[in-house]
Amino acid sequence: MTTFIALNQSNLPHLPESFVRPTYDRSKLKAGIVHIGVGGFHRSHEAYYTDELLANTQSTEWGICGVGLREADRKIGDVLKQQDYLYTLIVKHPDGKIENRVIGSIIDFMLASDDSSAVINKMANEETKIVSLTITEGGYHFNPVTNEFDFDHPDVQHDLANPTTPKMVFGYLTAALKKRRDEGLPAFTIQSCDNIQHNGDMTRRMLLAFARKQDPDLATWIEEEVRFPNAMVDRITPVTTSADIAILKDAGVDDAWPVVCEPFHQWVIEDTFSNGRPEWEKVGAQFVPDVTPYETMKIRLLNAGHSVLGLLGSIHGHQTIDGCIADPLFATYLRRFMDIEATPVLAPVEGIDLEDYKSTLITRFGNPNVKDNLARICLESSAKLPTFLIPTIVENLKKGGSVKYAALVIAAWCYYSDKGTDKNGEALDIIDAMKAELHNAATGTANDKLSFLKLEDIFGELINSETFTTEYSRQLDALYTKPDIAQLMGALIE
Ligand code: CS2
Repeated sequence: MTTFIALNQSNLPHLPESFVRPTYDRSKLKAGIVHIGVGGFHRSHEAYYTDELLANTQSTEWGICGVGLREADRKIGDVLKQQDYLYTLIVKHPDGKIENRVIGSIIDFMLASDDSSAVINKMANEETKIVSLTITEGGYHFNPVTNEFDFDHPDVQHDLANPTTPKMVFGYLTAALKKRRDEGLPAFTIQSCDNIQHNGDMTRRMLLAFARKQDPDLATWIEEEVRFPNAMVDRITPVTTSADIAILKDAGVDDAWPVVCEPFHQWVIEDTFSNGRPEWEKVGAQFVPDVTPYETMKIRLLNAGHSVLGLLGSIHGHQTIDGCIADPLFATYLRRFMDIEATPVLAPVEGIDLEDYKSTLITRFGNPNVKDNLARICLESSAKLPTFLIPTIVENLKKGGSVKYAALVIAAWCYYSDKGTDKNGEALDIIDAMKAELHNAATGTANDKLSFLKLEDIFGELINSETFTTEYSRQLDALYTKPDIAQLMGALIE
């Protein structure tokens, strides 16, 4: 019988030799960072950069205390605790090489619903210099219709009425900042690591709206004292599967929740912090005065590229992003979309050759070992496409550029939302906060061809552009007549 070594601190010396492991003294680490939302992406990105920094500098200031705000976070908390907060990052290279790296930067974890005051006290502790976030788009309570903070959410109402026992992120941040102000401590930095344009500005605006309603004096203090650096974050991190856990077992290590990722990683951050920061530039992060061109480039090429493949590929019956890239039709279509529609409306980015960037993207997407499932890519498309794809269409319409590649993607999204199956009738796993609205609008296509585009929160004014609706209707008709997405894609790239 094969025996496995359980991943924990005392077993570190007994791991297989090939495993990279923390060389720094974890027992000396202070939690300078409290991080809310310990999903795969945090563990492949910020926790990875920080681990590399700790290994390189022997700094003791920048350990990470993870926080989970949702009951669903209990499992990751339990797993991490059992493993002394260690986990394996399985870095999968395109040539099949695998690097197993045990990350040691996370040193604690707290589930907010178990003890909300412990979480507030941790954030308010003098040692905490940064509170970072990966809470997904939905966690920001931004209402795209009013462009304002959404006070209607029950958790927001709860937090306004119960400031010392909050439930949502802004309730925790205000409670902790209030404590720091009352105790004369400096404010922490709030650092969003979500894939949102101007993620720092968004966090600031939402937090201030909430805080103003709760305690206007505190809001003024936050406005003056707290910094919210914008950042572009990047590393493809598919969902961990049981096969990944089995890979480690084959190597002799029992890790209940490793993280898988590609070798590429990028982090471009605006250098504005309230209370000091780790020297992440020593391990490859880039500090810049303005992150805008980097984030626009990434969102409109990488993330939009993912959605293009995700929606078209789902209908075709592809399962993963690398599966799409292995299909020359999909690879060519993606490159055409990037070259003909996305790039002409992008501003130049200092120090980056866009042609190289796009070629690298195709190689990254094609990594046959990173099995990034299309279901993950298409998850919450209603929150993604308004920033990933719609602005490219709008800007092309303004300057008379091409919109046909994107129009087919929107038509495919309508078909996908309407039928919920691929072209062979296989059910698709659709997860979206607006799933019902998307489905209703899409089924309306039978009577009104433009029904899907009437979802104004998503498509804005697109319905008023005759150029767009003509192209879209043409594609939609063809798709509904015969759902042969490959043929339609082929016709566009001829
Ligand atoms: C993906 C991203 O969610 C998505 O649709 O495009 O999660 C993507 O993998 C990351 O932004 C890569 O950094």
